[in-house]
Amino acid sequence: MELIIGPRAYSTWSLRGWLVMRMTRADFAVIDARYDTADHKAALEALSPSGFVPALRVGGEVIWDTLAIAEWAAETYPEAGLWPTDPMARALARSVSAEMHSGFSALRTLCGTGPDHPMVGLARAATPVDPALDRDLARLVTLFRQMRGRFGGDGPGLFGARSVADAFFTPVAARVRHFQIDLGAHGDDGTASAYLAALLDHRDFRQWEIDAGR
Ligand SMILES: N[C@@H](CCC(=O)N[C@@H](CS)C(=O)NCC(=O)O)C(=O)O
Repeated sequence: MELIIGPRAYSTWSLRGWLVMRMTRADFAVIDARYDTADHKAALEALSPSGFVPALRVGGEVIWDTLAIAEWAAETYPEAGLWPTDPMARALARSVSAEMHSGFSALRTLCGTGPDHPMVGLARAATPVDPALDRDLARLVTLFRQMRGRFGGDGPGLFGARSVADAFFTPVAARVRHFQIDLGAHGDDGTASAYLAALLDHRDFRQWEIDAGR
């Protein structure tokens, strides 16, 4: 089984897919792909049908798109508990993961990652100022406070035990850190900041940073 990923310093979706696969505890190899060259698309399309990473090679097939990889992993490794066991918590974990997958466009655009704006290491950048970004950040704070308050319990994850949702929000934690965003200015009472700090402190993210060479 092989997971095809982009540059670890700034491929946010690769990080999500990799974290999900780590949660399964299955053995998998990593294939490093690039998307920062003039002619990278043809090479990516040879590895991933959509021309995007991550993609997972398994059993002679390729599964692409992080959500699909996460669902495949959850079905294939049920013992890993990738989604919460409680049905409503599970539905909401899927809601927030899907919202991350398709939303938060201001955060993605204004706090985008790239060679100058890595997810890893000590580089920091000025906080962008924009009303649309303010809306995204307020939404994130609300979501983190609600889900941690309802389902966090004793666990560090958004739904207590670590789940796909935590993998999906780890790149957000890295963006908040890199762009020095003060979530207190967006309604945080400390819950959201503590949650994001825990994501960056997780051993898998730390390993990702080491593998990224930072
Ligand atoms: N919806 C896709 C998004 C994947 C995506 O945008 N990946 C970026 C890297 S983070 C990529 O492959 N970019 C290649 C390119 O821009 O050509 C997913 O969830 O996996």
